[in-house]
Amino acid sequence: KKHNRSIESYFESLGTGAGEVGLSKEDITKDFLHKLFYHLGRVPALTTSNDIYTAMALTIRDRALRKFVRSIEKFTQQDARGIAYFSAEYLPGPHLGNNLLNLEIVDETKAALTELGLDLDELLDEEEEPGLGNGGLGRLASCFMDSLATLGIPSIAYGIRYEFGIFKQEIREGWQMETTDKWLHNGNPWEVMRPEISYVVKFGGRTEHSTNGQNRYQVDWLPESEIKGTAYDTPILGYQSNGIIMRLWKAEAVESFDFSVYNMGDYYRAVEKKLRSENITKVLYPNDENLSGKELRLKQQYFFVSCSLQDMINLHTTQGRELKNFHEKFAIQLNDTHPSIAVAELMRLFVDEHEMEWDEAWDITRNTFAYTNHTLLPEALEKWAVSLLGRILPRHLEIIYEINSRFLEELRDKGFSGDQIARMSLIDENGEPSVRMAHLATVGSFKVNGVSELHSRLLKSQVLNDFAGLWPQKFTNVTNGVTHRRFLAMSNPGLANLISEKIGEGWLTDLTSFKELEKLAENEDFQKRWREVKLQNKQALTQFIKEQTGVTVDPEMLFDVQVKRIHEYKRQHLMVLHIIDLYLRIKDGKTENIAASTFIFAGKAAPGYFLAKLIIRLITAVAELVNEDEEVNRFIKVVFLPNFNVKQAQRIYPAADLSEQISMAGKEASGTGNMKFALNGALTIGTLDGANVEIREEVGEENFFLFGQTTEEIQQTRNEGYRPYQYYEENPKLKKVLDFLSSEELTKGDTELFKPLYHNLLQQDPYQLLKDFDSYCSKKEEVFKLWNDKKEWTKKSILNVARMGKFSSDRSIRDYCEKIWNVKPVKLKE
Ligand code: F58
Repeated sequence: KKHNRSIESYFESLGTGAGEVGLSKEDITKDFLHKLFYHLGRVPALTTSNDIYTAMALTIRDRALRKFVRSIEKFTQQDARGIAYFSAEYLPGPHLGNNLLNLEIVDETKAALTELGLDLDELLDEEEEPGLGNGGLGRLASCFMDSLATLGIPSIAYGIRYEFGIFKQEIREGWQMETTDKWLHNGNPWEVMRPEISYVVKFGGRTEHSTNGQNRYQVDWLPESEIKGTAYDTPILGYQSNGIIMRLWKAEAVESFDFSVYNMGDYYRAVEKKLRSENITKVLYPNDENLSGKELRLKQQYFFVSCSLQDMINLHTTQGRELKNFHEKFAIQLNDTHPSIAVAELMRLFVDEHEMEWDEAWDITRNTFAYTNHTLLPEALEKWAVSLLGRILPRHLEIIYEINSRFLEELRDKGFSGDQIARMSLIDENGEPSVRMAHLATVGSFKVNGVSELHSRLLKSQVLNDFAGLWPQKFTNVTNGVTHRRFLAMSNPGLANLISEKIGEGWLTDLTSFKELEKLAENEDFQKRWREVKLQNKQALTQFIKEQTGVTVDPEMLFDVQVKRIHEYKRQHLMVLHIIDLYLRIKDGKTENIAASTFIFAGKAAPGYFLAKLIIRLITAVAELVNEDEEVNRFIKVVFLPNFNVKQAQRIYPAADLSEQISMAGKEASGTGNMKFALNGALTIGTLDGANVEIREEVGEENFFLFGQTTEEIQQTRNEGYRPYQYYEENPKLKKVLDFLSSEELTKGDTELFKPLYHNLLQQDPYQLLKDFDSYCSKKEEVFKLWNDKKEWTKKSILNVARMGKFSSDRSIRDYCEKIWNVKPVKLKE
C-alpha cells in the first residue's frame, strides 16, 4: 500500500498536533516519566541508574527519529543522489550528550532532570559507548556521519553490528590485558531493530554455468550455507538540522532451528547451527594495521556488503526505478578496502540475479563506487588468498577473474609492459596467489582518494603509481577532518562558551569563523580567561587520572600527551626515550631547563602485537619508577590511562597543553587526533607526516614544533644503508638512555624484559627513532622554554585554535560532495 501523505498530515488529521515531540523542559519531563513507567515498567522506588539513563535515551531517541523521518521526506521530494557510506567500523562515541547538543536542548534536559532530583552529568557517565572500530578509520566514519547529517546530504551509513566491540583494556602488573566489551549488556536504547528488513547472504558451495531458454548465459550459485542479516538502525543527528541512519547488520540463522536435525531428536546440533551463523557478527577484529587473512573476517566483510547492496537495490526498485539508473541515484564510498568485495557483489547481483549484460553492469558499477585509501603500510594492504576466496565466495572469484582478464586486456592494448601488467593485476602471483583488494577497489571505482595532501601524493607515487599513470583523473585528495561539535562544543564547554562570548555561535556550523579569534591572541584579559579554562579542564583530568590510576598529578604542570593506538610507526617509544633522558638528567642534578611536565599516554595495542604490548609495559615501568621517586616526581610524572576510547578522549583533548604527533614521516596517512588536540588549544610537536603538514601550514610554522626527517630524507637514510647501531655508538646521551632499558633500576631485576625492544632499535630500527632522537630532544628544549613564557604560549595556543577552520569534517564532506560525489546539500529548515 502506498502512503503519499506527509508525516505532519497524519497528525493534523487527528486535530491534536500529536506528532510533536516537544523540546521544552515540560515536554521532556513528561516523556521521560512516560518512558520510565510505561516503557520500562518501573516504579520510582525501584529505578536503577540504568533505568533512568534508558528512559532519557528513549525520550531523546524519539526526537532524533522525528528528525530522521522528516529528513527522509525531504530527501525523497528532492530526488537527490544519495550517498551510501560502507564501513566495517564506526566509533560514534556516546550518543546522549551529542544528541542533546544537536537538538539544542542541553539546558532544558538538565533543568528537567534537576527538578526530578537527578543529575545530567551522572546520566551522561552511565552511557556505554559502541566500540565498533579500532581507531582513526572508525572514528572518521562517525565524524563524517555527523557532518553528512548537518550538511543535509541524503545518506546512509552501512556497517556491522558487532556484539562485542573493541576489547576493554586493563593494566595488570604493567601489562595490557584484554577483556570482552559487552557493550550491549544493558540493552541499547538508541537502536531500532527492523525484523522486516533482512536479507539472505550465501556462502561457499559451487557455481553452475548453463545457457537458459532465451539463450542467455546463466550462472547459478549453489551455496553451502545461508545466513540472514537483519537491520538495526541508529539515528545520527546533525546540528540544528537533519538526521540520518546508521544501519548495522546482525547475522542470524535463516531458520532458528534446523528442523530436519531437530526432528531426528538432536536438539543441540540444531541449535549449534544457529550459533554458528551468529558468529559472523560476534566480534570486531582488534588489529589496527596488520591484516592476517582470517576466514571469518572475509565473511564479515562480504556479509555486510551483500546485505547493504541488496538493501540499496531494494530501495531503488521499490521506488519504481530501473537498475540502469542505479549510479545516478547512489554513490557508494568504500571506507578502505574492507568493503571492496562490494565491487564483485554488485556485478553478481546485476548480472546473475537481475540478468543484466556484463558491459552495462560494469559501467554502472564503475560509476557507483569511490574508494578511500587510509594506509600505505604494506602489511595493512588487504590481500585474500585465491584459495580462501574461492572456497567462501566461489562466484565472486570467477567475477574477479573476469574483471581482471578484461582489465589486463585493456592494458595490453594500451601497450603496457609485461612487468607493469603483472604489477597491476588484481591477482598477485608472487608466492601464494592472492587477490589485491586495493587494485579491485581502484579498478572498480570512479574516484580514489587519500586522506591528506602528503598521503594522496605518496599514494600516487608509491602504492598505486601504475594506476595513477593510467587514470590520472581518477585520483584526488580529501584531507580528513573532525567534528568540532563533538570535540569542542560538547567536550570542552568552557572554551566553547568563551569563544561564543567573543564571536557568537556561528562557528558551530562554520569553523572558519574562528579566524576572528586571531585579533584576541595578545589580549591580556582574553589570554587570562583562556588559561583559566585550560586549567579547569586540567583539574578535571587530574581528578580522572587519580580515579583511574591512583596517581596524583599537578594541574599546573605541562600536560604533554600522546593518545592513539600503540604502534611502532607512531613511535610512542620515542617519547619514552626522551622521558628516560629527563629522568637521568634529574638524577644527575641537572634540572635546569626542565619544565615540570606530566606525560600522559593512552591507547590499545593489538592483542597479538608483542612489541606494542612491550611498549605499554615500558611506559608503565617508567611511570612506576618516576612517580615514586621523590627526587624526580617534582619535575616529571608519567601516566598511562587504561582503555582509551571516545569517551575518554573527550576528557583528554580539552586538558592537553602539548600534542605529540611524532610518527615516522610517510607512515601516518593523516591522523585526526592531531586536529582534535589543536582545536582544543594544544600546541603540536610533530613530524612532517600526514595532516601535520597541513596543520602546520595553517597555524604558521612559528606556532608548531617541527622536528625529524622528511619522507625524502628517510628514504635517503635508508638508501645510504641506515645503521642504527652507529647512532648508539656515536651519541653518548642516546647510549645511556638505551642502556637504561636493561638496568636493574628500571626493570626491577628482570633485565631481559625490554631486550626485544632494545635489539629491535639497535639492529633494525625500522622507524628510525635513533636517527630522529636528537632532533626530537632539542625541540623539547624549545617547548620547555616557551612553556615558561606564559604569554607567548597562550598566544600560540589561541592562534592554533583560530586557524583550525580547515579541519572541520564539514569541510571534508563538502570536498567529497564536490570532488567525488557530485551532490549538493538539502538542508532541512524548520
Ligand atoms: C587510520 N587507519 C590511519 N585503520 O592510520 C590514520 O592516519 C588516519 O587518520 C585514519 O585512518 C583516518 O583516515 C586506521 O585507523 C584501521 O583502524 C584499520 C582497521 C581494520 C584493519 C586495518 C586497519
